[in-house]
Amino acid sequence: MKKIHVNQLGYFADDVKKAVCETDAGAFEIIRTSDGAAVFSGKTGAAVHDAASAQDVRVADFSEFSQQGEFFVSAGGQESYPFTIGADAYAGLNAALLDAFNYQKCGVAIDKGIWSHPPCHTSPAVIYGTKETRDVSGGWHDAGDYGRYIVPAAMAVADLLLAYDLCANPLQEILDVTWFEIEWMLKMQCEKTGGVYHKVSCASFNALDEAPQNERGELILCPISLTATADFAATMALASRFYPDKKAALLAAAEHAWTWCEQNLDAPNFVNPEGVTTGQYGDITAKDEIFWAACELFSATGAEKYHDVIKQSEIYVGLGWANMGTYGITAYLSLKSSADAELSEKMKTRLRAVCEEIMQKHASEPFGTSLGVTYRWGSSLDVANNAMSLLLYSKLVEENAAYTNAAKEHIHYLLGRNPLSQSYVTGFGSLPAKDPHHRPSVAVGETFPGMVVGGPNPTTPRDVVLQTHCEGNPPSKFYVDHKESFASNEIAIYWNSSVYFLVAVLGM
Ligand code: 9MR
Ligand code: 9MR
Ligand code: ZN
Repeated sequence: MKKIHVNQLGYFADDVKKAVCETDAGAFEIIRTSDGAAVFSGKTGAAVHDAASAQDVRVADFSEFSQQGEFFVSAGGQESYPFTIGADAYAGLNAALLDAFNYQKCGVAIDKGIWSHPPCHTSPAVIYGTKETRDVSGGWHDAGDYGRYIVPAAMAVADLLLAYDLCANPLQEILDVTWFEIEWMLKMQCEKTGGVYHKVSCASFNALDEAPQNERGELILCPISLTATADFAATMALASRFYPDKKAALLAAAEHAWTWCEQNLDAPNFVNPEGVTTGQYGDITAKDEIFWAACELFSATGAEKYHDVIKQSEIYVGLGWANMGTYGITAYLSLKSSADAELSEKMKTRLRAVCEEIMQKHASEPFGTSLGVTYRWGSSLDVANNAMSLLLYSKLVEENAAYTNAAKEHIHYLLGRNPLSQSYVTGFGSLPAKDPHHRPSVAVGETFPGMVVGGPNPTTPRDVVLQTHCEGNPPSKFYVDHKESFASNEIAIYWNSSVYFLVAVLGM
């Protein structure tokens, strides 16, 4: 087990570059791997306590060293994994994170070498509680399971479209990849009422080693929900800005969904209906989803009725599948002229407060994170989301170098500079997650690259494998690279999308 932790891909030459050392050595060296030469030496920082991993560590800052090449850090007789300094440090990462969405495609043949498979889940789904069936084929499998759920889909689509919008080199490919999911989402809308079915899956999760085309159980379309319909309205309004040929249809779908929401504001929160036990994606309120939808619809149409809803709403923040507020703020702050100046200011102030809290935690966390000791299911997403908030502020409100730098520090954690020296992206780094809870990979016996795993999570006692491996571990070490650990080592489309946003916007 490594005791010096680095981003295992590396660092851009001009970036801040830090390693975290568990050794108590006061000095460190940078060694070039090609000839073993010590090319830089420095002093480590004072020992600091890292609460999340319950240990003292020292930071080795080698920012002034900007030679290109491959190196490792050496201190106190310990060595880090090697890493690259240079423009190509992250080569292939952007493309792989995006291609993972292609691999998650449902309903079509997948042509990807050993991971190829015939179309899956093509039969019509039964509308829960009826004998009626409906074609809802397509879309991405949500995660390591084969469910397709609207709420997390909306979030993943939003991340990818925002990545396209805010990155320096917007690739048409981002729009092409994302369209596949949007097309499926459109099929999930009831054409009569505008309401959107919450999800489609079999009644329960299938065996971990079952290939997608072999899951042949009946597909069940779960009831329309307010969160799904509001998220759908927001997503389609957002998408209408990026697909000019489809603009009218997307806006019509968004407005139809909005009408359903208006008439069903007191709809109960979604829970799995009896007999269905797949991912629930329930929520305790749909107010932030409504806020997001109103912001996107106002942004797309300029209609005052949406503006009125925003003005009467609380301002919500959040970038998780249950907390969509910041997506709403993002839409509103993207408006060039029609926004209400005072309301814009309020949103900026709110987002700034979120960022300042992140920065405050970040300042005391040697691994570059900002979670304190709160690691929960999908902690990788929480890490990425904090970085995303900082970048959104920097892009939409005012350029802020400290925020951009902190966002990069969060990525360094995900790519190996963490207490386990674990890269939480499959196929990338010296010690990547190799055995994720991902049915297609398990079925093939080989892990697909470019997928973000959930990460440390001490909060799920029913993940027995995780508990057995990690008993007594501090929060940020509560992770096991084991296929059965669904609560720390599953993958999910919205974990990939948030990391994709970071990598795209940071030009990595
Ligand atoms: O495999 C399932 C995974 O995709 C879900 O995220 C997770 C959510 O609860 O559940 C997993 O299934 C596990 C089930 O919940 C409990 N028994 C073991 C299953 C893992 O194969
Ligand atoms: O990502 C979800 C996490 O935030 C929740 O705590 C967890 C339990 O409800 O569910 C996670 O989502 C899983 C979903 O329910 C089923 N597909 C796999 C998802 C990722 O593990
Ligand atoms: Zn499928």
